[in-house]
Amino acid sequence: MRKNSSQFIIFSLVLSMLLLSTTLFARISFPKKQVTSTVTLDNFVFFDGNQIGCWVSNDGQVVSYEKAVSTGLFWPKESGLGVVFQSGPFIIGKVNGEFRSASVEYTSEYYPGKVFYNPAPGPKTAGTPDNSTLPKYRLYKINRGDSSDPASPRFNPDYTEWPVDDGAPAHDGEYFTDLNNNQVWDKGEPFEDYDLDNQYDSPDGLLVQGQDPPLISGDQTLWYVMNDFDKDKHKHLFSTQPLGIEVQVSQFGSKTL
Ligand SMILES: [Ca+2]
Ligand SMILES: [Ca+2]
Ligand SMILES: [Ca+2]
Repeated sequence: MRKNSSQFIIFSLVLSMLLLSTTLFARISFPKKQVTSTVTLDNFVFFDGNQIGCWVSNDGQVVSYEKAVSTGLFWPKESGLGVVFQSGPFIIGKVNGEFRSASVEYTSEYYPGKVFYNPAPGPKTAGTPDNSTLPKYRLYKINRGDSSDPASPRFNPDYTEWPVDDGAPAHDGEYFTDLNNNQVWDKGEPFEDYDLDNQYDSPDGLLVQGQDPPLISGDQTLWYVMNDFDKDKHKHLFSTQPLGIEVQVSQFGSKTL
């Protein structure tokens, strides 16, 4: 596998459920082939932040039929009515004049996990992908109002362990209620003590895991990171060499628009 800076691109995909709803009728079809992955965290999460119900996987399946072994996206979510079978990103690029793919269609050309940079000074170059089966590469799901306090009825481990260090979007400083609308926290204003230190932590320009809470888009946000560096994952769709990318995925939905 060749590794150089020109082949290594970080994409941040923001895929709203609204986008899904606009593409659903174009993508209803049946699988051409089903492939059993040799190594995977096999992490499926059900998006249910609004009237859409949708199985999502941390290998790039924005909509996955694999969990329910049927349609992957339902609307309205309790109806059992399937409207999208499967969906995922198509990313195609050229490396030295050769087309390469990092795509998802009934099978995925990705594994979960990030890619390390080589630490040498100078232009950044891609290193090696991390172990895809590490628990931290699961698919994270948070809702507006979740808490990092284990004693809270809204406690959510995904909220507490939000992987800021791997690129998950975060809010610099703890959330607070701005009672006097002056844009800053004033003593006495309620705040979410995200790191449970009994102190309000203000913005400091840095995003630090365990100190800065997740940045929630809409009412429910999902997040994971994946890469297409494994050659074997490319044998079942377009059969190209890996494109050599890491993709950080935020998928979210709102109850109102
Ligand atoms: Ca901070
Ligand atoms: Ca204030
Ligand atoms: Ca605090």
